[in-house]
Amino acid sequence: MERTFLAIKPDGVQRGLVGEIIRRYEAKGFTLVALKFMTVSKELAQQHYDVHRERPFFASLVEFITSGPVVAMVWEGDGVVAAARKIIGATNPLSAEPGTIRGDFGINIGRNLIHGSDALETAQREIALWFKEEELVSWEPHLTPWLQ
Ligand code: 3AN
Repeated sequence: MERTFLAIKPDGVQRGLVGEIIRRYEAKGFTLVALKFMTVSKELAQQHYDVHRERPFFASLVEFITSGPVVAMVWEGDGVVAAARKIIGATNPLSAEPGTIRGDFGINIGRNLIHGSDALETAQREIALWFKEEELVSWEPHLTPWLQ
C-alpha cells in the first residue's frame, strides 16, 4: 500500500492548526501509520532538504524547520502521495486554491504550514529518514466494505 511523509511545520504548530490539518487526512479516508511531535536537528533538516542545497533559500529553510516543534507523520492509502499534495495546495500559499491547507490558512511561501513528499521515491526516502521501522504501525481500520 502506498505511503507518504507529511510534516506540519513550526508555523502550523504555532498557529494551532495541528488538529485541523490531521482532520483533513482522516476525513479523506487515509490511514495514519506514524506520528510524532518533535524538534528537528540541523542534521536532519539538511538531509531532508538536500535537493535544495544549492538554492538561495536553503539556509532559511533549515533555520525555519528547526525553529520550533513539528508534527511528523506517515499516511497510507491508494494514491496518497499525489492526493496529499492536492490537499496541501500549491507551494506559494497566495496561489494555492481555497479549500487546500495552504490556500485556506497561508500567505507566505517560506511559512507554508506543511510539507508533503512530492513523489513515491521521495516518500520512501523521507519516511526512512524521519522514522525507524518500529515506529511505523501496520493496522487495518474497521471500514465498512464500501469504503475499502
Ligand atoms: P513544496 O513544499 O510545495 O514541495 P518545494 O519542494 O519546491 O515545495 O520547496 C520546498 C520548500 O522550500 C517549500 N515548502 C517552501 O517552504 C520553500 N520554498 C520554495 N520556494 C521558495 C522560494 N522561492 N522562496 C522561499 N522559500 C521557498
